[in-house]
Amino acid sequence: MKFAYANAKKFEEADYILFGVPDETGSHSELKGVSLAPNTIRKISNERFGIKRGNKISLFQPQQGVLPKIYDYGNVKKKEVEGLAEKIVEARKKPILLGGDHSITYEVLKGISKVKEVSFVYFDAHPDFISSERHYYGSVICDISELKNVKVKQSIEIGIRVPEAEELYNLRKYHVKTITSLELTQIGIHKALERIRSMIKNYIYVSIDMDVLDPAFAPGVNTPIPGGMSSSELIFLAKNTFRLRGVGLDIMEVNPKRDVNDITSQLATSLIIETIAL
Ligand SMILES: [Mn+2]
Repeated sequence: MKFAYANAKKFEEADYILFGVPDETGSHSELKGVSLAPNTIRKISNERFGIKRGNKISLFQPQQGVLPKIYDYGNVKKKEVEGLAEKIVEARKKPILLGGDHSITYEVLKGISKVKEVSFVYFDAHPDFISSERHYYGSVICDISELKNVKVKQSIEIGIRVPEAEELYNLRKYHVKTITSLELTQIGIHKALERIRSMIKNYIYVSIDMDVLDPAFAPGVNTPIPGGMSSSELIFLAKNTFRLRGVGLDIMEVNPKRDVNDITSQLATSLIIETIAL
């Protein structure tokens, strides 16, 4: 089943290339199920984002702007991600990745950064900045920092609320900016957007670990952490960040097995369409 909003029949005619990576080999969670996310998100997008009128489905449109052309490339293996991301950006299109565990973000950025200089805006409850262990979902920022064209010092992590001591040390050492969950509550989404706008000068890759959200909004994750963002706050920040100079987007770590009535998969679709509508 294709993503409900995949309105392009061919790769060539699309502005955005959506693909799934049903892989959780980079996860250290004892809970399994994140690899089910790409197909569950596609299924829920077809079930909940339209109204049947006669024989036709009338799709819900985004709140602001118009949807671009999206092609659903299907699912690919983790080892194919780097090459595919490079091919997409080389063709002046933008990738939308459905994870899978968060370590796959490194593969995409490896591909994109072969073509363009990028910064990242990383929404996550965790800094993912472990350095004592590498190439898994806890070391993503450390792994990314070794990519030549990824500008770590002009990047930011938002929504962080359970850092480990080792990660706090690495954030300072590598000069990665953060807006913690509490800080976001204090300064609000408009100031947060201002901060993103003032610090980022390159193309922007937006990576979303769904555990950045409060468990009330996104229960379908492996590590629900209280005190997170609301759906509206995340949609606002993802959309307005992406509008600045977005080059790619990922939605990671949805676990359909942990979900309640598939609301986390549903939110994944809302996030995608609201973020890329122009
Ligand atoms: Mn993560």
